[in-house]
Amino acid sequence: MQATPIAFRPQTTPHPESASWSVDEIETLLGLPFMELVFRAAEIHRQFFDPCKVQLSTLISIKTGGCSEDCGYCPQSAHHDTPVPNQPMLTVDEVVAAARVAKANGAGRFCMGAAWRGPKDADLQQTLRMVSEVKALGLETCATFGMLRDGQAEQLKGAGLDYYNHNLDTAPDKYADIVQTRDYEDRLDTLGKVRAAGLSVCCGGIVGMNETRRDRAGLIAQLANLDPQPESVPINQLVKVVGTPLADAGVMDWTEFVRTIAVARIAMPRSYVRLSAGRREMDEATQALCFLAGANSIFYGDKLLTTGNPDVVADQALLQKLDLSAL
Ligand code: SAM
Ligand code: DTB
Ligand code: SF4
Repeated sequence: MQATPIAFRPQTTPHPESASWSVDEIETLLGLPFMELVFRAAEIHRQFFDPCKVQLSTLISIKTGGCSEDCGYCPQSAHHDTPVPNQPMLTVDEVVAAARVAKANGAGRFCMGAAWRGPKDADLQQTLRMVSEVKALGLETCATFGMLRDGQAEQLKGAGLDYYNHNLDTAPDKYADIVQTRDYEDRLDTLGKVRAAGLSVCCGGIVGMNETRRDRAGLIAQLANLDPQPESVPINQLVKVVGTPLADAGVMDWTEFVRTIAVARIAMPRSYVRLSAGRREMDEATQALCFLAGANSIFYGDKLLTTGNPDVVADQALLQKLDLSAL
């Protein structure tokens, strides 16, 4: 017997690109039937991007551990007793050597991270040399150094920085449960400084921190309502590190992660959505679904900042299996 074609398109109100997103709208999208949601996200992905291309960013921790902030997810906070050893700032030569390796492996962007609340002026001067020398290799540059004071974003821009990463991490009303040493407004303030200096914005968050679907909607609405929207949106799955307050966070089903990627793609159609931390704990099929649902960027390299990432060789094989190529 032949099947009868059916039209199955659960309705949601069309959303003009210029309008802001309400948390309710985002929550409705997150709750769509899974197949419908992934299909819609894949459709939108194709309108704005080549779905066979993935942007590759390699991370390096230029200063590790001993951070004065108390972020509940982070193994680098001095407030938590974790296995991460403190390390002073790397030299410019060490950073440039790592950038050369990243480039040889096929990365397009090199992201330098530091365990700081924000950079001291003397430390910033050292990072400016790193930025300009990495840029001179022909790589895009990204930095994530915490909160910036007036003038610091301009100095980074002047040295050749392309992107500044500063995550909102979770919904505004969940933030105080996770971080007590700064507030959401501080994060938004730095993002404003980054934008005003003419840098591209990399801003995303973490899921899997015992948040509700409504909280995830709150995070995506905040990101999507940044004007302009961030060029790059890292969606991290919490890496649970022993000694952090979130080490025993509950398991979030993989479908919720894919839903988060799909809705980020729908709400921010022109942004690169990065399938970020947590890939080592994710099977290949889940990652493939994330790419189908609109993820088009990954962290590429054997390590994130202090925790593991899939090996370069494994990632090259995965991309090849999925007929994805580097941007
Ligand atoms: N100290 C700077 C700051 O907080 O902005 C920059 C480095 S910080 C490690 C960069 C980002 O890494 C955080 O905003 C958070 O999104 C992410 N991150 C930290 N620990 C994580 C973890 N255990 N799992 C997933 N993402 C994490
Ligand atoms: C982002 O959103 N994720 C990266 C990068 N930006 C700096 C960091 C992930 C860190 C995961 C835990 C670690 O390796 O320390
Ligand atoms: Fe410090 Fe950044 Fe870790 Fe927070 S996330 S403890 S600011 S390194």
